[in-house]
Amino acid sequence: MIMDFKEREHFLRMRHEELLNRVNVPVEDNGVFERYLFPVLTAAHAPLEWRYDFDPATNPYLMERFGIHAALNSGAIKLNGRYCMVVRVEAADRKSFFAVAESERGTDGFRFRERPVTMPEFGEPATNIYDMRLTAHEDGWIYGIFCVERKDPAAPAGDLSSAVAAAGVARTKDLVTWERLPDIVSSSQQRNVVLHPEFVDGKYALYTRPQDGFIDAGNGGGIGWALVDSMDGAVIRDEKIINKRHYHTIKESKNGEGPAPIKTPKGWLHLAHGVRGCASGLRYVLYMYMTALDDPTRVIAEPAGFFMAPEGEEYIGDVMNVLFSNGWIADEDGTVYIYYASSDTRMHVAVSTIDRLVDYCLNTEPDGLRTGLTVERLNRLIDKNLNKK
Ligand code: M1P
Repeated sequence: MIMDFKEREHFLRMRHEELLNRVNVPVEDNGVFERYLFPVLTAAHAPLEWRYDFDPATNPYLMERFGIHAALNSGAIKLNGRYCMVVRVEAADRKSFFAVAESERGTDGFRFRERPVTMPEFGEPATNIYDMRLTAHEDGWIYGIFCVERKDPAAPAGDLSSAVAAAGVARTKDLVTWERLPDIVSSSQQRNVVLHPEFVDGKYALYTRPQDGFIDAGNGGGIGWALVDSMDGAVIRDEKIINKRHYHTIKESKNGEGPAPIKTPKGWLHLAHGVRGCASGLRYVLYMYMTALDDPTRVIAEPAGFFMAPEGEEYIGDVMNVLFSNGWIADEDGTVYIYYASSDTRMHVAVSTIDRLVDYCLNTEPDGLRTGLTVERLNRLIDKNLNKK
């Protein structure tokens, strides 16, 4: 049956409201976190006014005029009591842009604001921008650092995929008005750059991810650290790797910082992504580590293997076998909302607490980097449990 315009509009609005009002429930409890059943944001959450022309004169079939393809890799922050995500929205034309979605609860009820973020340009206009990390810095600003992608001017004719990635910077107080600052100057390509929330030695501190090329890490060794004098024209001069890639681990191919770290009495909690290659392509998983309070470059704990890996429908999407997180929120009561995207398609939430995440990091043994030590580690646990009886 073909609906008339009014009927179809009513149907679209009803279906959209149902999705936006869907109640989420925890489904998994491994002691470390609870995953929630439904994605918290998908392309279908995008406002209907972004997708349809509701004028029967210009759109008599009420067809979509602007395709939204995915809602993924979102920065997150709590602002004025609301859980806010700065979402990477990908249009059908493959261009990403940012849009703020907010909720009163953190696990469901996310709604996009009326309009996307109009990010001011810096220098040569970007082809694409994505994956914002939000940091409420002690200088009073909320900074967003994101990837800015432009076509590689040195690419040979006919090579239409080589790109150059740099770190873009913008700051805001309200997630509405954004002041664009100069892109970070670095001698290598940079994605996954994250601002540390505090000054270190009187300087701004950045987690970096130097890369030889747009896709290949090459000699880029993992998560780097650099101090810069200002965020208004940041220049990375000295960069040291604080968390390396390693052979036959979950972070063999790439290793990138996730959201800005959370300060706890026992150290800085970090969420990051590790990438390895396999027959089905690159596999992105999330892992955690902690660094010392008196020296955020010193890793004090890193549990073996992944913290979260794709499960069920999370495996499937635009880019398969990917979990990616660049946003989490630590609430005043210690609850931690971990926002993560699956397969570059949709956003999910998992919930934990600072105490549980610190316990996970400090009391889960590290990767011994060879099979014999993995078996020893397992036997230690088994011995402990058997001796209990
Ligand atoms: O497709 C998986 C991810 O690939 C890139 O991540 P990284 O910079 O670590 O290689 C990014 O394009 C990211 O957005 C994407 O989710």
